[in-house]
Amino acid sequence: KEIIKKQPVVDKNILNLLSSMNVDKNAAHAFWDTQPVPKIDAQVEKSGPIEVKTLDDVRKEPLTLPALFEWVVLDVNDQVQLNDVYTLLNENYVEDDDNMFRFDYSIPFLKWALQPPHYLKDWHIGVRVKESKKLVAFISAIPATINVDKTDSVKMVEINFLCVHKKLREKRLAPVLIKEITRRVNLQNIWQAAYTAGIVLPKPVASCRYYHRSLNPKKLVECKFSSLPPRVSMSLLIKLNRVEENTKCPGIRPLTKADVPSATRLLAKYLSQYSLAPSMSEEEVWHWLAPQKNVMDCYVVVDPKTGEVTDMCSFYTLPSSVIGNPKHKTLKAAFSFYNIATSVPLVDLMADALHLAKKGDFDVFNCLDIFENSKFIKEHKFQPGDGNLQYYLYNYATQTKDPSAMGLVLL
Ligand code: MYA
Repeated sequence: KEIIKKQPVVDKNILNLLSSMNVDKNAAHAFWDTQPVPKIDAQVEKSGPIEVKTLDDVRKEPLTLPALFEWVVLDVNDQVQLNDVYTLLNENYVEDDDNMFRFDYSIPFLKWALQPPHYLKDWHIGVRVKESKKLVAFISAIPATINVDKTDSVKMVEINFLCVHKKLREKRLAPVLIKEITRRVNLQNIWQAAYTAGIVLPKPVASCRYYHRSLNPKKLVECKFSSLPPRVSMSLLIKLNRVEENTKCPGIRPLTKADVPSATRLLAKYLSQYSLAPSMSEEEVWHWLAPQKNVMDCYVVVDPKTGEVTDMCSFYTLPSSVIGNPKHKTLKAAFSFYNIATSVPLVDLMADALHLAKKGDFDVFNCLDIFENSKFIKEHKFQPGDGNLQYYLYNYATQTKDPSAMGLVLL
């Protein structure tokens, strides 16, 4: 949500204070203190793996679960099992600090997010109650190649959708899920992972902040996502948040499969300037950026002479359930993905992204302060949110990075 609700005056000092408040430097971490991650106050001198193991070191049997529960692999090609994952997350996944909104990843989104090229079914892990077969926990890994510090290309996994049913919280089930996914990833001879979380754990690679651009301010106010600023009427707020009536970038259109070779080159070149960024094959670029209604929007500008993609903007669809609001059940949010401007100004490209998102009936457009996003955040009237997003690497030490050095978006 927009921070304006709690904190009408937002200057840099307040933001710094807020982000430092979240960090308890003395917190003991019974689980994380046993894992190959830097301690929260460690100064990393040398980049690289924290521990080196071999397949012989990896336990061959699954971790032990309490007797009432069993491990399952979720087959997300099976509609019923995919629906079980959807329902678990829809009812129990990430909420904001005030428990007003909960992410509502859609069924097609989950299928897409869990099945990139070379995904392993074995990495979609659930815990069911033995007797009722109810799904009560989930964690997933997908393969990725991540470039760290512009020099190391590391084959790793991205961990996402860790979720424990609300009724089973604080019983140390999460560490069991994390150890089990680690074991299964290690069995494939992969020893590093990237993940993000709202909470501070040992030790963030970067601490980033969410920014929000209202597209449907009336609904956002009614949902208490944002509030009417002092001395601003609803009609003025609506006027202030109008987007451009037309696109600005000549010929901007949805990405097609024929664009993929040149889009892949553009992405690789662009991402090479960031300290943490994915390296994507053509197959991966098409998987992650192919336009899919209510999942992914990706638009490109192509040089008419050469046919090369010169500019690209993209955003994914991630609605949130509005908890306990009589009028609104869901907020439709666009999340900024990969945006690259070479033939047009970045602010114009993002004006088009906002125009297209508004046309797609999104209520809000969200981005992090990663990439060059700070160049358009102010100009396009984004407001700082009250949520932080911490980036982590598992078993890889590297220097802490400024958000603007981050070139990776995890879903
Ligand atoms: S981030 C999204 C996480 N999901 C949610 O926030 C959904 C709502 N919350 C829940 O479902 C539960 O609260 C969860 C914790 C499951 C989060 N990442 O079982 P517990 C540590 C890592 O008693 P519960 C995402 O999906 C916590 O510090 N660790 O707690 C990326 C404590 O350890 P320690 C976390 O509340 C996930 C321990 O768990 C997180 O019932 C990346 C307590 O366990 C968190 N978000 O369950 C996972 N939250 O005592 C790591 C709490 O040491 C991947 N904890 O402080 C690592 C790489 C693995 C692969 C490696 C391959 C090489």
